[in-house]
Amino acid sequence: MSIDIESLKKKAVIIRRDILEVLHVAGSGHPGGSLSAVEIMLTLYGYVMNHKPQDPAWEGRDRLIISKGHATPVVYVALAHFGYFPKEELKTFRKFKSRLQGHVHSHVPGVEFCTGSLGHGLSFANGIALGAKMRGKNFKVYCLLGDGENQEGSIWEAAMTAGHHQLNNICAIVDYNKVQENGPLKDIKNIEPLAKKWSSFGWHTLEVNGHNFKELMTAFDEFKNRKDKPTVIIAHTIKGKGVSFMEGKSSWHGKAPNQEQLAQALKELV
Ligand SMILES: Cc1ncc(C[n+]2csc(CCOP(=O)(O)OP(=O)(O)O)c2C)c(N)n1
Ligand SMILES: [Mg+2]
Repeated sequence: MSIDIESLKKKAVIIRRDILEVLHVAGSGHPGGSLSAVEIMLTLYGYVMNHKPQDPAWEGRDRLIISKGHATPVVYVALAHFGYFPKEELKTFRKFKSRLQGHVHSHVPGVEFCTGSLGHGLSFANGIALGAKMRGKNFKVYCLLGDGENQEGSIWEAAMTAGHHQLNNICAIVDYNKVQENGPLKDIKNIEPLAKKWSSFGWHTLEVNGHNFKELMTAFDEFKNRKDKPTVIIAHTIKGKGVSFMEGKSSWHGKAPNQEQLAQALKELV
């Protein structure tokens, strides 16, 4: 598929601006791990995945499991931009009675599975991938993981399962932004050597700059051609990417920008 990277880059700026607006209106939520995953999400919805926003339950769709379920700002903004529901609805994010709550929920069109408690998405993705193989279906299963989430034992149990069953129809993406809730991973619990760990669990392991569309696309293309193993794309990213005072800061893991901070951020995102 030919794809215009320049238009994706422009879309990334719009998505980042919308994420910040949505957080500001809500008064709470998770900017850091949303801004780090913008290019990953845009590449998935705009290039990689077979999906029909007008028919979210279409049987042949590729499945995307958001295991880092707190990344709702980027997920919901991306879904709205691709036409799953009206952009207007984003104003209800985290409001009482809205379906757009703080952690992804499957009652939102385009969301496959409820997450929020970290560590569960990959096991669910495995189940879908294994079921697809048993029923002879050839859709793909994608699973977005946090890097701090890679400290969870359940991730490695799931990694072992996918490796054992040679689930070549599953692709995990680690948003490796180096920062978890309360600080840098390297100080709290280092996950290195990460690529070696995934490889030793039987995964085809790729490392890319997670803000570079071309690198992401090439890695996803490689996944689709892989016949013998599951694939993990370790995407090196920056938490809070695009907003100078948020970049690399755990203090912006879960906090909404106030009016002044929003204005400053929007000035930078052009
Ligand atoms: C099982 C579980 N423990 C703790 C939390 C609270 N929590 C929410 S986000 C988060 C940090 C996750 O860090 P990371 O995976 O690096 O996410 P990102 O940087 O992409 O936001 C934590 C500890 C949770 N949601 N689930
Ligand atoms: Mg992180």
